[in-house]
Amino acid sequence: MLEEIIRNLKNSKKIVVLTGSGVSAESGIPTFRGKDGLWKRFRAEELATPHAFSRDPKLVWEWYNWRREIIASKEPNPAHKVLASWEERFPEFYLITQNIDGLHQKAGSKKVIELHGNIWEVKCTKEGIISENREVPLKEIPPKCSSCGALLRPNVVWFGESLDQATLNRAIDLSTNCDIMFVIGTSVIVQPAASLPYFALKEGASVVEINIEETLLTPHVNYFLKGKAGEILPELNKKLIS
Ligand code: BV8
Repeated sequence: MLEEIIRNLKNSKKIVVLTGSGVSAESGIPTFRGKDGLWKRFRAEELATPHAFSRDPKLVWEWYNWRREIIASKEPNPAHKVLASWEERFPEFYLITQNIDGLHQKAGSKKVIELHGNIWEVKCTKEGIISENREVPLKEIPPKCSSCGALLRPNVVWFGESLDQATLNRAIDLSTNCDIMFVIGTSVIVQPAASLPYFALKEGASVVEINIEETLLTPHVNYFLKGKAGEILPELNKKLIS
């Protein structure tokens, strides 16, 4: 099967990859819905919402501060590194991620489409200005805008918020016009990201899913490689370059 996928990959012009939190799992970052996906007694869906933030910005920022501290101490794993090398190797290679941890960029990926934003960016809730903030830990929780004093929020997309339209359109366009799509480390639950592989399938692209367990997408894909992204991608890459 791997040989067939490699042949397919070599014959593809446009390559799209969609990643989820599973691609960062081997870097030691908790996934959303895995057993380690909880923080204190909360689930992500309860904290990553505008309602939770307006009700208790301090609690929501304590959660992000905790995640920022974890992420800051972690390194990209072999999965991130192989994907960064494929951006160099293939002229038309596009990486779409649901992750906000910035590990793809830390591994060297330059063209990363971040569907859900980035945990290292903050946005002023009054002026809407976005800036980078890499304070670990945050000096003040919740952090305030240095120019107007209003609350800052993480520059991420919460549940119930729409994605940036241009970013989403770009991701849909790439998914609809690719020859092969790799879907790596995502439970394919969160919309609209979870629809992207179906756009690719509808247009006849070859879809390769890499996951440690089957998902709702698995019955529909062309190839399902069961296992850890940090092991399977280096194995694929070894065959690609041999
Ligand atoms: C939207 C940023 C229009 C924040 C995230 C009711 C009200 C409002 C909306 C909804 C609603 N019902 C449904 C919705 C839509 C909602 C949604 O999809 N909900 C889900 C829960 C059903 N979507 C939205 O709200 C989106 N906006 O629809 O706007 C709208 C507007 C108003 C009203 C209605 C609609 C916005 C969604 C964006 C949410 N923000 N993140 C933050 O991170 O703090 S989503 C969050 O989930 C992360 O980004 C994460 O990446 C993403 C997806 O999860 P996964 O990445 O798949 O992670 P998960 O843990 O689930 O899975 C990990 C996978 O990896 C597993 O399969 C595991 O087996 C595998 N794995 C583990 N280890 C490995 C591995 N695989 C390989 N190797 C390994 N080593």
